This record gives sequence, C-alpha cells and structure tokens, in this order.
Amino acid sequence: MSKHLDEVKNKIFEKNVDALLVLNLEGSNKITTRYLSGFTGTFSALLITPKRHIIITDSRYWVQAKEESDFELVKYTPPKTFFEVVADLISNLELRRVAIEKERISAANFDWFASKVNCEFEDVSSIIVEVRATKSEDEIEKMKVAAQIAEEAFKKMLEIARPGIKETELAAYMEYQIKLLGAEDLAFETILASGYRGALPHGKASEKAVQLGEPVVVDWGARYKGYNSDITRVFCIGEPSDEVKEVYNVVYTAQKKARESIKAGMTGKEGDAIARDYIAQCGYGEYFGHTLGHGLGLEVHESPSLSYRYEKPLEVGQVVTVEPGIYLEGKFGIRIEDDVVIRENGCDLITSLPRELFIV
Ligand SMILES: [Mn+2]
Repeated sequence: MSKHLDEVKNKIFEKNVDALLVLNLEGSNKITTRYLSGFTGTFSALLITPKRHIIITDSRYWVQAKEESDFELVKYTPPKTFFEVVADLISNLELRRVAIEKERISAANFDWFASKVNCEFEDVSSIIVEVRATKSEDEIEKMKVAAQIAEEAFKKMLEIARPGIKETELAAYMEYQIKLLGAEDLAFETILASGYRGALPHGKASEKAVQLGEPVVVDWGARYKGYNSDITRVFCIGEPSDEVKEVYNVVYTAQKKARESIKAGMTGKEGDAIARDYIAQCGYGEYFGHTLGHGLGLEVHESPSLSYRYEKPLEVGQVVTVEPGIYLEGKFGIRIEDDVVIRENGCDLITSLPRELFIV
C-alpha cells in the first residue's frame, strides 16, 4: 500500500467517517485517484474503508486498473449505471458517513448523487490538499526528472532561435523536444512571448516574429510520472538594450534573495515580501502584479502559496516556485522562475538551468 494512502487514511478516519469516496467523473478527480491508487484513467470511483480499497470502473479501464493499481476491482456493465453501483456498495457496506472532496465534483453531480444514497457526506478537500503539499523524496526525484526534461528541451530550442522566427515555431519545437525526451505531457500550455508581448505575464505563443535584441519570456514545463516542472527564463537574439539589462538585474537579484532566504517556518507572506520589497526599493513595485510563487506537484498550482495572502508557515518537504517578474506595458517583461524544496534551514533547487539572461 502506498505511503500516501496511509497518510490520507490516518487523517481522514480521525474525522469519524466510515469511508472515503473519490469520484472521478470524466477526469474530474484524476489527481487524487492517481495519488491514492495509481490508476490514471478518467472514469472511476475509489471507495476506501479502514479495511478495504475498492476501485469501481467500466470495461474501458478494467485491464488498465489491474495493471496500475493494487485496489480490489469492482466491474460494472450496462444496464447498471456507475452511480447505482457506487450507491449499492455504500448501502451494502453500511457506510453512514462518507468523506468526499467537494472541490472535485460539480454542484449538480453532487446534489444528484446525494439524493440517491442514504448517507451523510463530510467534505475533506482541504485534508487531501494538505497531505499532497508535502512531498516524499520519491516525488521530489520525479520532479527533478520533470525539470531536467524541460531544461534540455529549452536548450535545444535556443539552437534554432534566429531573428524572424515565430513564437509559435519556437514553442512547437520545444514542446516536441519535451515529448521526445520522455515526458508524459507538457505541464501546461507554453508561454513564449517576445518584446512588448512579454509584458503579458501569461502571453501564450503567437504568430509574432522575434526581433533582434528583444527579450523573449519563456514559461514552460514538463510532466513526468504525474509530476510537473514549471520554469521561466528570458533570452535575447543578439544584445538587449540597457533598460532590459537593468530590469533583468533587478528581477535576478530579487529572485536570488528570495531563494536564499526561504526556509521552513517562514510564512508564504514573508517569503513573498523578500522579493516584493526589493523590487519596490528599486522603483518597480507597481510592475510586479502577481504573487511570488505557488506549490507545485501533481498539479501546476497547488498548496502552499508564496503570497501576501498566505499567512501559514512553510513546511519541510513542500515544493514551491519562486518567480518574481517586472512587466512594462508596451515595452517588455522579465520573469525568472525556479522550483525549490523547502528544508529546515533553507531550500534546495529542483531546477538547474543557469539564471542569467541567455543571449544567443
Ligand atoms: Mn509558475
């Protein structure tokens, strides 16, 4: 049995519930399903009691479920419906209080299902999010591979960069490399924005041609065995202007200060303030509009947060991005992003690509 499943069960069964039900409707809860059972399909339910671990799925997934998971498989075929099978199990096992993640099911599906079964539900979304935030060394190893694949693909993309090439061509080439290098998928849609478009923090690659000397912001990642990397670097084809260099140095120093100070016990808000205060001192405070970083793992944005709104202390083993940026509308944008693991006295880098401005 997986260590994650053990941890989640310990926390949930303290809540005086009889079972945990993980409903994964058209992929609505692939994350928890994979985390607890190993199953990666898009239609299933997990029913977990202190003694039994059951996976319910249809014929599309029977073979896959047996291969990926050691859960006991309950098959169903027409005329039985998915919800009927789940409801029957709940009543046969005499489950009175069932834990569920309300965040991972639509309000309509929940109301409908709750009306068909005779039990109470307890929302445990936040418990599972919390357990997932702290990574094991095994998860961190997967995240390192996800980072290495992404970094290698970026370097290959730089080899084909030349003035006049479209953002979309560079992004497509890099995404192709990510898949060739063994990623199961991209972590998210690649952001690749040159010149004035770099001032859009989430500007996805467009038909715009890259010009000599303008900074190109690239924010990309790979997914490996479920775990994501999330990196941002900036490159220029030829020498950039002095203004670009100046802004780059401010972001570089802000990011370095944050990376060198963040450690367990510091709150997300305190972490965010390290970079934010430095950028403000340099006169660019109003141009850093987003938070310093976010948790990273099976999802690209998860708990915890390096944010002025997050007042909880960071914990050993949590993985976060550190990504200050400055965006000058109509001119250009600069962001530098790395992924780090929180440790007792500091943090360890997962990413290893140089952080200086790349000039090709
Ligand atoms: Mn990010």
